[in-house]
Amino acid sequence: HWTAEEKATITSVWEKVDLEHDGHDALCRLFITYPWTQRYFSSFGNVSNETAIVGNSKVQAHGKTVLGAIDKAAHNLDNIKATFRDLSDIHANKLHVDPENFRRFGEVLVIVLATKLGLAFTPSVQGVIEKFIAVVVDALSHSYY
Ligand code: ZNH
Repeated sequence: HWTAEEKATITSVWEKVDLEHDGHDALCRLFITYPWTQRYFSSFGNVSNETAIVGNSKVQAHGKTVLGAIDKAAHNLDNIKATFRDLSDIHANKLHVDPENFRRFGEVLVIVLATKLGLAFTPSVQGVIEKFIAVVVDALSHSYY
């Protein structure tokens, strides 16, 4: 369900992504903007304020893990649902993460990408990236249906 142009846009945006740095940015933004999302991460230690969140090495590592999974999707655009089948099951049945939070993570990721790309993040690029993220969120939410 992708046009060649959409695939090219996703690939060219995604190759600019630094999984560790941008994953960290996105996860920090999630925790700071939507503080209740921190509740799933009690094992991460001190996330009591912005400085603690940004300096927390577990937050940093987990940001890379999450973007690493999205990286797999970016390289398997025609197979995103299958790519996320196990992860969806883990989030639904083991971690019990409210899938609303996947959408919120998608929103902060769009902001991280927009900040990174600046003027190159045109409305049409945004449209394609929003579609990509929506497909990722949908695939991750699959085990909840
Ligand atoms: Zn998640 C985990 C992905 C979102 C919560 N995750 C995880 C992992 C991965 C992911 C890959 C690992 C797994 C294993 O180990 O096996 N995520 C992901 C993605 C996304 C996400 C791709 C997008 C959207 N998550 C999310 C959110 C939340 C979460 C939003 C909430 C808020 N996760 C989680 C948790 C975990 C995970 C809690 C576990 C962690 C630890 O380490 O413990």
